[in-house]
Amino acid sequence: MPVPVRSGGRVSGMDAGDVVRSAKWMASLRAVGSAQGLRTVRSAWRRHRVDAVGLPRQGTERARVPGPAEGAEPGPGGGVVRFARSSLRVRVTVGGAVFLGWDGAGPEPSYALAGAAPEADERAVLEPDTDGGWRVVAERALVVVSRHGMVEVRTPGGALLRRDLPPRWWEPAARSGGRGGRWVQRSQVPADARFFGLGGRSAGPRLRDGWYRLWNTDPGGAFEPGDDPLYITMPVLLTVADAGTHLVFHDTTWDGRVALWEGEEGAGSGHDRPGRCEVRMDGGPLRSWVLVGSPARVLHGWAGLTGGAAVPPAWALGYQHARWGFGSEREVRRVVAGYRERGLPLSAVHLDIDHFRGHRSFTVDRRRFPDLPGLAADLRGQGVRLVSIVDPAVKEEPGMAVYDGGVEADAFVRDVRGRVVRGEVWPGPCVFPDFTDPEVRRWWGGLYAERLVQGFSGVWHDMNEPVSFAAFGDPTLPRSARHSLEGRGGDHREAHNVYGLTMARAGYEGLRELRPDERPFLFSRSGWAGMQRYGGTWSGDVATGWPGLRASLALVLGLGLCGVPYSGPDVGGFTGFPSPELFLRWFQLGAYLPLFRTHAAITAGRREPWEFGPEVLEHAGAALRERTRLLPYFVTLAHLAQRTGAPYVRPVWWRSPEDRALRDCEDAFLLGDALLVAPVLEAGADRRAVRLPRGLWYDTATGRAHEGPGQVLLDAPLSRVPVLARAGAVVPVAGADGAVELEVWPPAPGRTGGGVLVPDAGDGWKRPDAVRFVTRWRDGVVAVEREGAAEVGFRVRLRG
Ligand code: NBV
Repeated sequence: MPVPVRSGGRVSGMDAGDVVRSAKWMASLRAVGSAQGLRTVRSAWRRHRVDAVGLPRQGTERARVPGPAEGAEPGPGGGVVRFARSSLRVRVTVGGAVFLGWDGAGPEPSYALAGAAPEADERAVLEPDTDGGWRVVAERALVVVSRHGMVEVRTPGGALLRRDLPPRWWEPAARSGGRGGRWVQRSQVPADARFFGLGGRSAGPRLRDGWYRLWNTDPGGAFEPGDDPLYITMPVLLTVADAGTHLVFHDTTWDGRVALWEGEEGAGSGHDRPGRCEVRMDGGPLRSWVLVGSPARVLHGWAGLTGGAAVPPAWALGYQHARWGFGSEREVRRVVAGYRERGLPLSAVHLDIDHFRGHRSFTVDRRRFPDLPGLAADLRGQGVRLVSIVDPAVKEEPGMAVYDGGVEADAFVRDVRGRVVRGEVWPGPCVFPDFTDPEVRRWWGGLYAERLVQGFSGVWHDMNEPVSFAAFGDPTLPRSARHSLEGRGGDHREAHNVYGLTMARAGYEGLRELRPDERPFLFSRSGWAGMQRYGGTWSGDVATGWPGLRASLALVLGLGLCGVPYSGPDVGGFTGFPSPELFLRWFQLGAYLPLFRTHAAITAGRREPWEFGPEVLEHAGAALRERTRLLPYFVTLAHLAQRTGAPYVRPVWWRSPEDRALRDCEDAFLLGDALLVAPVLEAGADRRAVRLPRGLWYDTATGRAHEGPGQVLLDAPLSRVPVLARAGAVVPVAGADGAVELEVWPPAPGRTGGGVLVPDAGDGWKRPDAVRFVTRWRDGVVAVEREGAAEVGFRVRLRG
């Protein structure tokens, strides 16, 4: 649960959330058997002892604030303001992003940035402000620094977007010079502002008042909406207000917490209570990036900083079936045949840890899967790929190739005394590669050769928060465990949150080198800012139930706004037995999300659409066919996400952030520019209210036009969920013969419209050109034109 707001409080140590999590973990560990259960108790004690020796003692601390300003030195893109006890670097960069670094912090090194930090915008300079402070006037933002270290970011027109109060540090009294230690940064935003992001939050997409932890965590068992934190946390906060939209990123990988309080307007009384945000970190530099503009501009800037999202191969945009516990090759063939016999499209099957020998990554249980390459080839002949799970923990087992190779490469995380850290995961006693070491990444990347030989086309990273089972306390590595951190050296407090990100990098770079002609397909349960460069993610273990269905959408929307556009839930939920209705509604939602995959735990019920009766089968079949028809649109959105930073799945306020009712709408989304999808998230519904952004929208089922902004009530029979098309939109779809055709929706009278197609150029690295279309009314008929060409070049199907 995002813990109710309470101010103050230390970040480290065990809190109420840890106690609840431990209890959940104990319950979920029942699955592992009594011998392993006992080892999880030992493992937890071991972690505790390692930290007792390895963590610095908590001595007296001294608080520090910047103090009064003493002067400023202009520099590229801004300059440095000197305070009595700190300094602040302000740098506006060429793309318009504003960097703020205290205590001498610069933008690098950073795990989030895609490369070197962008160049300074030479036109932006620090100049004295009227009341003894300074200001930097830039094209997209105005930055004002007060004499006491308060920093305001305003629109070029002067409207306030955020006000950072002077920060405060707590440092060990023994250490002087003002480096290291905890810090807090309090900020204010406009009273009408709404918060989004912070990674994958099940209670979103709108983040309500509460504390949100920044520590990647496997909640154990399955999570419900409100369980917090989950697998991907990141200090990326998008704030949307009437004055404008901005994103702030605190570039620090350490453990921390963010408290959010929405503001309140004084109904014209002039007594607005501003929205507030408090970031408390256990350590790391105090530095942030602020991006200002429309949501599209902000996300574009964010992709510019942290890198474009990897474009999945087209097959990974099709429907995929996973299950923990297929148990045998025979069962996999049976399930695939089930889809084929019913004429249901299937793009990939995912094999979970039960296909490994004794749960060891990069091995195969040959009793159950005697000929994996043969199975992969047969399935490939039917257009179905195989995807493999990969867990990071390596069984501590001399004689096992992966373990021996890791020992030789000195790949495993050690404690302060230099002993390899041991934990407990599925295979038993395990050790953990240090992915923050470039050499270890290289070694690990090479291991994927084995997966390719087995015939796998993609990988699915799990358990990489990282998880080490623990009967009590935090189920991860000791906080004092040592890490390379790219050669700089540090401990798990700094490395934890980037463990999944760096593992994704290792896998991605390994696959790229091993199979240079194909784009890797990788998705990872844990990650951090920038993970999109290497692949996507999925919901993790979402609890089966209507609340879990809602949480699935929250996660996809929130992650998209943090720059991670490719994700999706376990359709049907990870646990238990969904009712036919719940399964169908989940399936219908999944059909419009980037990763469309059914998956379930080993103890959970079936997830094949035909297991829920003929009615569900019929309607799920329709959803599958619609997904297949929309494939060219999904491919287009994947390329656009990489090029522009715009996620495939966007909140309904994407193009109208000034519409306050839309900001609060959490049960629908835009799929690209053209479609608005309104999933059914409640039992027993056959109609639902849909809030429309401004403009004209067509109900794609009935062709009826509805005028936004406003709310309409639409039919949502079991056979479908409401989907609306924007007037004037051009949607690339697959025709009956598989060729791309354009579905065109008439523009509003007197208006024009348009759309984009980025054609699929195969699974390699070609960068296909975008083809742009314009729609308009001409002499009473809808005309479609292709930019820069006399002919449209595609079949056109007029709808509406
Ligand atoms: O590998 C087994 C599962 C997997 O099916 C799931 O998708 C992951 O999120 N894995 C977690 C480990 C066990 C969880 C109880």
